[in-house]
Amino acid sequence: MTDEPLILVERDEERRVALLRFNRPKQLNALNGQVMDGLCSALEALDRDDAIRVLVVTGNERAFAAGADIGEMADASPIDMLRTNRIAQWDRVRRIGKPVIAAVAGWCLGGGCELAMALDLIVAAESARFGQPEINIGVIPGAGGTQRLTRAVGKSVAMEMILSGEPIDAREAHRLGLVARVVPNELLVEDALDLAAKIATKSPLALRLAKEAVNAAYEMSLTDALAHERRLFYLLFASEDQKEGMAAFLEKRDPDFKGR
Ligand code: CO8
Repeated sequence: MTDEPLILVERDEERRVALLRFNRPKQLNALNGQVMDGLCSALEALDRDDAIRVLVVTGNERAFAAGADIGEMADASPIDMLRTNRIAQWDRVRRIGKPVIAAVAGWCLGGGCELAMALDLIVAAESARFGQPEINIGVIPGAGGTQRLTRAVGKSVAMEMILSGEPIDAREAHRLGLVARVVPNELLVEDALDLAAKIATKSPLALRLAKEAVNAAYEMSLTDALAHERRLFYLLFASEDQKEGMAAFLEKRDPDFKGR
């Protein structure tokens, strides 16, 4: 047993960003129940924290996460799986209102890839490898992989990855639109934090609603999602941040968004 926390959190209040780092290196950050609970609790605490506006989740050079913990579920019965319903915990990630960036180096497999896709955008190091290898151990992706990967890269590529279990590299993931950008390995965390800091200068209210509106593209019909977007757009005119943003533009100065 070790007292090392499974999630390390660093806050940068000046830039209003926080970095969450998986800390289970010997198991390539395999996502057991404790790791997921630690991640979700840390994300939820930072989501409530007014000093922080954007979050970055990362692993280490070898792995973002090599999947759900196989040892933890190898002997489980369907009833064990149903009763513990560990995947329900992953829904907590979806409820985070602030932008969350996945900064991925090394292995990003199975549940690790599903988690990265459940976050808002992925910045990849050149070393990153994305895959859904569950087929190799006699199962299928269970935390959203068949759905999110298909939406991200299209049916044919998703089928190939999920049926063959073969991973793709960072450049291919970028070409396919799975990741937003690829950066040199040694610059991964710095680049992701810089992007987070840039986003953190925007209105936190607008960020929250922008995230909600983009995510609606996956949940609603186009007609419903357009109407939803319009309501969110109009709603922002109730905010001080909208008045500040537009006044600052007209006065040719930088805006100072307060999140009100
Ligand atoms: N679970 C548990 N332990 C793992 C996992 C994992 N997913 N991945 C790696 N490890 C452990 C290894 O057992 C090894 O431990 P030890 O040193 O004690 O033997 C250590 O990490 C290092 O791994 P390797 O020696 O295998 O390192 P290599 O560099 O040789 O290989 C690989 C790296 C290719 C990443 C390899 O470890 C591998 O194939 N890992 C498994 C990948 C995989 O199949 N992932 C999918 C898991 S299933 C899943 O994610 C379903 C998600 C659905 C949600 C479920 C929620 C409950």
